[in-house]
Amino acid sequence: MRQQVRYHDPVTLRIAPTVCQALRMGRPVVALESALITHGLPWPRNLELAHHLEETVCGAGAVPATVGILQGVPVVGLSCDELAVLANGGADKVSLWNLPTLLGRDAGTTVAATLQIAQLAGIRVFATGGIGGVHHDSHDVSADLSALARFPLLTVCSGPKSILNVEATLERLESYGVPTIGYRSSRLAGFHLPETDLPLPVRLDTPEAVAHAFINHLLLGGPGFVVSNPVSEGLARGELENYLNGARRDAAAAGVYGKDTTPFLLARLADLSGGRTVEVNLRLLVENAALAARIATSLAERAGEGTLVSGVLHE
Ligand code: PSU
Ligand code: MN
Repeated sequence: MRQQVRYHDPVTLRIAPTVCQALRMGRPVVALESALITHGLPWPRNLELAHHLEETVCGAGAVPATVGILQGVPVVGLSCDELAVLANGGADKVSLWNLPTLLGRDAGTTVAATLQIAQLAGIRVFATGGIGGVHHDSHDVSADLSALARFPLLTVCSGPKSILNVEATLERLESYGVPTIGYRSSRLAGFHLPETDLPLPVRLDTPEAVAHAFINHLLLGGPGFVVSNPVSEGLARGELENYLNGARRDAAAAGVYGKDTTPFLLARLADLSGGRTVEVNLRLLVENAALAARIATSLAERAGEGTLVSGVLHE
């Protein structure tokens, strides 16, 4: 039976022992989100993917910490059983505005909520598929953007999700002062598309160079930091445009709004493309987890350098 939650119960954060130990020892840790498990991908691929992402992070020498909410409690480093609970359906989708009010419910954490919880645990590197952003033809702007502007973590993604107004999203990242680095590319990644036409301020080609830039950013007191990692094999632009037009039409006809918009559009894209968008989504998630683990490893190796750089700053 579920534990009764009283209004005066304090918020607690549960960190898995493996994650706790890694953080204490300065070993590389990569946070992973769970809204894509609860709301981004269909069963049973969502659960298979959750495990595959964790194995990918481990395989690259880092410790995975999938974040989620279980019975109202934020958890950093979900166990296999806990991942299955979230993947089985019925969980909420949590962002910043409903995070403190879940009262005993299970929920998948969006990029925004994952960033907030991961920074509490002291994690610096996070991997996701595509960040949320500015939607088309509405005032709907994902809290992912304001979270990137507040929490000092490095997020590896394949750009904003293709269902969004990608250009407006990139402008917002610039306004919020979130460095957006092209990994081995000088243009913003387009989620299902390897590349958009939008130029980025800088391109970096190795995990070491990214880690170095991120350390500088932290020492300057900067907030979030985005690494745009193009998917190795995506969809053709014209093909994707067709699916996107269909999905947007369907969303308008169904009157979908608010937090249902993103899951609805992703599900429609999956149907309209006969599963091809899901294939690309799975591929880019795994590639991003691998890159995040390599950056986290480089960051852990260079942890001591901070003092040196801040010494120079204070001369
Ligand atoms: N990336 C994916 N699939 C997803 C998401 C990201 O490959 O489903 C989720 C993330 O959790 C992101 C959320 O934070 O979609 C954005 O939702 P909204 O637009 O309602 O903020
Ligand atoms: Mn929204």
